[in-house]
Amino acid sequence: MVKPSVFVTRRWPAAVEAKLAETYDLQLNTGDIPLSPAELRETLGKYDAVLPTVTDRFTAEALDVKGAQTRILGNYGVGYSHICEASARDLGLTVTNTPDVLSECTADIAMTLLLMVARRAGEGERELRAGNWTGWRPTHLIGTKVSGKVLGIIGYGRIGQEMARRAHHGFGMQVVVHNRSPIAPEVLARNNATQVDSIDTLLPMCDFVSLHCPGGAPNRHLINSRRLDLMKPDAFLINTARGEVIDEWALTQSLMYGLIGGAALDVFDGEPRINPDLMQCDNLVMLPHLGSATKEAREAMGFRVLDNLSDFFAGRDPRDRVI
Ligand code: 8YV
Repeated sequence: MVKPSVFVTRRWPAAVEAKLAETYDLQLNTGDIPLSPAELRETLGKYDAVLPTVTDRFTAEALDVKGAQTRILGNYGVGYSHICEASARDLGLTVTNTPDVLSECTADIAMTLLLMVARRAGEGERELRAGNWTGWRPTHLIGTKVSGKVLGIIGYGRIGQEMARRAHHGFGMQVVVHNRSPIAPEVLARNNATQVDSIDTLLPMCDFVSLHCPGGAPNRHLINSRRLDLMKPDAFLINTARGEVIDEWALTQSLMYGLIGGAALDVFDGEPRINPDLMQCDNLVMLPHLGSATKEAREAMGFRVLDNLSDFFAGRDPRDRVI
């Protein structure tokens, strides 16, 4: 039997690549540099399945092909706003993602960012490494206590719920959530969370706000200057979702003029390019998109893509089909 051909756009954990090679005619982008839209488009003419990551922008232009050989895009990651949904549908592509397996690790990074920005850990590390630490003093790098504070969560899916679990059970925080659809009372009760009906209601209530909603056009600049102004002047904003959810220009204004307490970002609009104004903000912690970057999560993501491919090539509806 001819093995389906599969193209992996970036290098994956070795164990997953080995497993893929057992079942499929596997091709790797050994250069491990993101492919251009033209190169991505070319893959659609050659392989039965293409397995992209967040760095592969399958825009309408990249998906503008006639007679694609590819039938499935098995996305390595939970967010898929880098794939143009309308064009994928027009091409008749099946698209899958990798939910669940990275929720805990991504929530760990969100909690790390929350703690870092509240306790000024980034500033402290920068000071110490620059050789500028002059020793302990009562007023040095005074931060904000986390325990008992109010955490607002925008987007109460799997990652948002894991964040709430850490915050409530680990740090005794009060959790307020906003979600597009109503959350079942028993799901809210697990973390003693309260659901409010609008983001505008949530923002002024919170000492910390953590974003866990999808990216893409509908949520572009969901957090804009008007909404930043609704936050308490000493509140902190955390983003492990997608860069475009925040208007970064508005955020730099709020940070530079001290209109909010600080922010902590794992994702950026147009990453890996970083808005130079962000670099000037001391009350900002930045990480290079580390949400799912653990050995365990990255392997589990790969095996989850494999499960979806097995479903698809066996003629079943893939378990994590999103398009
Ligand atoms: C992934 C992520 O590492 O899964 C997601 O949506 O943001 C990341 O944690 C990345 O998307 C890999 O494609």
